[in-house]
Amino acid sequence: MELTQVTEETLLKEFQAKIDADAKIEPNDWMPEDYRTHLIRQISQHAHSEVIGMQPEGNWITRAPSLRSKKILLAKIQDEGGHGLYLYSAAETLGVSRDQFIQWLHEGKAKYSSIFNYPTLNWADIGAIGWLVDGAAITNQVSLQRTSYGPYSRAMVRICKEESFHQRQGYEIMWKMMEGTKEQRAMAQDAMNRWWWPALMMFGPKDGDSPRSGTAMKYKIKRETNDQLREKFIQKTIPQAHLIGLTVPDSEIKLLEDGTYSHGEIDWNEFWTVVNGDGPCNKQRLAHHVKYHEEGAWVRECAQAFEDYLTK
Ligand code: BYC
Repeated sequence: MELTQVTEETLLKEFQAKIDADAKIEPNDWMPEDYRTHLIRQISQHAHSEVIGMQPEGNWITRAPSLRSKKILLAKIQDEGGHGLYLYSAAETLGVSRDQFIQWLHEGKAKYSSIFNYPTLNWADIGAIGWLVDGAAITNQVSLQRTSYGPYSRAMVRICKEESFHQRQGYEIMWKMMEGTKEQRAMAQDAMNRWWWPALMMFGPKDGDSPRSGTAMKYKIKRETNDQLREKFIQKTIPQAHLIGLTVPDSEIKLLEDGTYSHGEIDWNEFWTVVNGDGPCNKQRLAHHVKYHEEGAWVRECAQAFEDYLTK
């Protein structure tokens, strides 16, 4: 056995022992290559989701129905931009530059959450995004607070605090609309019908069809599987819908004797179509990001010139 092989084996053993003991891994610690590459992919995709996720909501800033709702929506969208920045910073600690992450996104090599490839057609969609999309995101992110990589875990703690405000403001919009006119109730139900299934798709493919889950669970990057998290979200969200008079668009939902709900199955063809780039708004979302990134080049050049001046 060669010396380098022995060293690598020892390092890997020590690394796994740390993971098993629930210790955090920090940027300068030794880590196996598959741990690093998994994190680079997942954290940067998470960052892209936060930033691309600003687009469907941004569509409603100028049409929010009151000054109060406009202020809340602006603050929420700014929060999402901030989440993207924490996450890009966490991903950069793994040795890849932000420019590279953006290039991968623009070349279609990096993904972002499928959910943001659906359009926001009426004001209730803003309620549905806050309640269902942020609600699904929190379910995942609460679990990720215990992820083994220190910078990712710490970013999640802060993000979850802000996401719970987002979830509540979304539920408030839906609740108010359900207390309103017949037309407003119809808008809320229409938004529910269009966002329910895509929200469930946010958790990723079924456990058996999730190629990345093995590494993620072994290294405690993910602490719960896609299906476990999806199930948690379904069980807590159905009663919230019923409480304000919304119908969940799944004819197979049944309350069981143990107080849980059985339910139908996601349309996995739709999921993979959207993930693979052919959803209703994939092209539009990416083109928008490319356009504004190019138009913002002068801002980055000025910031760089100022930094160069300070460090001269
Ligand atoms: N959409 O083996 P799997 C927010 C990809 S934003 C697109 O299960 P993994 C908000 C997956 O990447 C919060 N792609 O993978 C912002 C993989 O592709 P690659 C967003 C998906 O990583 C603004 C392949 O399918 N949250 O809250 O073990 C406004 C196989 O999947 C999706 C996060 O980003 C999908 N839904 O598990 C409002 C959470 N699902 O990379 C709100 C962080 C799967 O092999 N990410 N894919 O080409 C994760 O927890 C995990 O990465 C996932 C997937 C659960 C998403």
